[in-house]
Amino acid sequence: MSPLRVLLLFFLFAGTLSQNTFAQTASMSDAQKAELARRVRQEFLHAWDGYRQYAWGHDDLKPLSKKPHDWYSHSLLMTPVDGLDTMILMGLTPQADEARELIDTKLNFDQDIYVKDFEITIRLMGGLLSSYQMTGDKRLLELADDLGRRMLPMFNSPTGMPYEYVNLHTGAVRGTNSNPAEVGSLLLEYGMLARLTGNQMYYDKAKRSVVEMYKRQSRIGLVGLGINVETGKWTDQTAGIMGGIDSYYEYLLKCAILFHDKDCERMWTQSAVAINKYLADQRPDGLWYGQANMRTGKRTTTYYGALDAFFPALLALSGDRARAAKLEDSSYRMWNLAGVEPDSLDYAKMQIVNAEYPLRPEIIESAYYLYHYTRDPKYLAMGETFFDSLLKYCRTDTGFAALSDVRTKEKTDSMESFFFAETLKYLYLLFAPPSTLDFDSIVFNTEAHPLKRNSAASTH
Ligand code: DMJ
Repeated sequence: MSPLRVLLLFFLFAGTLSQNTFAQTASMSDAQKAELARRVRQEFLHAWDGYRQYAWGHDDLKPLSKKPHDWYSHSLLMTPVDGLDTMILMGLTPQADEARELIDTKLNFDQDIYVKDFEITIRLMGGLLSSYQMTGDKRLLELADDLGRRMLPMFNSPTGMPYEYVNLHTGAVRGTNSNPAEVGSLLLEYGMLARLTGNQMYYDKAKRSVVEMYKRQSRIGLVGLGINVETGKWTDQTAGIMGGIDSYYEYLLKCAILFHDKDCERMWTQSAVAINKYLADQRPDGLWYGQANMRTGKRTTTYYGALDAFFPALLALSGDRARAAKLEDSSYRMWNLAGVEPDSLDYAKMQIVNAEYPLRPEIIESAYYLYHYTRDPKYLAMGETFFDSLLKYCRTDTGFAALSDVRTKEKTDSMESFFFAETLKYLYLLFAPPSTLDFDSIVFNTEAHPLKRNSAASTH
């Protein structure tokens, strides 16, 4: 372990973490950063080669059994679509061209399958749109438009909030019990699709869905974890920033930035006040965010996990750098408890609640945002820790495997496409020169697909 990280850990566990402590941290030279970026790129290639050899044309590679895995009865090329813009950013041109050729010629959404709106939108539509913007390949936009049209029936509920599943061939829908993240995290993609195709309906339907969700927030400004999209009634009143709610908040702010949408700006600003009032939990050992009842604001549980670790990035993007930095420090403590972060931790007891690690990116995403804004080398040191842990505990001879238990480091046979789209992308961007991607000219969707702020309509 480098002296930089020994120091970082010492202060973390001594509980004396502060900005000043790390202001003294030695910086990393450009050559050291370039070397780390090169190594991350190499590892992307390692995992991509595994996919290419054992799972080509399928959704994912199972990295232990070396078998392909498809989400549905027909592959939707999840890994190639999700990973394509990362390959482009990394300058892996032959691999990107080959993946794009596969997508252009083989991806076909006319399938009699019920797909999960949220996942398909953030991974596939997001990936198609960002790669279209990077390459100008019109086939990618055509595919996104075709997908968008096939998915539109999902909004045909009495409230306008989407059903959870839609059949891509018949347009039939199912799944009335949803949550804020699934209802409210479609607007960046559908909004960009509207901008690029000129079909305003995409924006309007996704925007209505967010507004309907926001209208149902409690009097104190919180949303719950479960909602029935037909009746509009809450089925779970647990408020938090965790999975199931997370990207609803993320898209309120990002919609305001990407589309200059004043409603989104107002909804974000008002939500942020409630989040910081009722969910933030400043404790002697640092800042955390837990759960509360959405109507009373009363604390219910003190859980924080890998998914919650997106929030420092969002706070930083909103301009609240102080809270962002404190929360990232807490997230880093969580990571170092077992050497890899668990999916859920009871931060009041510092006890692991869910010990899985499915190769999630959020803590790395936050380090990248904070390094972008502060240039504090401690975030590079954190990134090095994350990278080393991935190599030490998750690497296999064909890629990287999720962990079923971060305490025992037992691996499980899964390598989700977000590992290509997000985990390795944010790690690479953390170390790569800022010119690799102009942060201020894009907004990342929740799957790390960069969407251009100043994009014009397509001429197709
Ligand atoms: C990703 O698919 C997205 O980031 C989503 O918002 C929730 N988390 C997974 C990765 O952890």
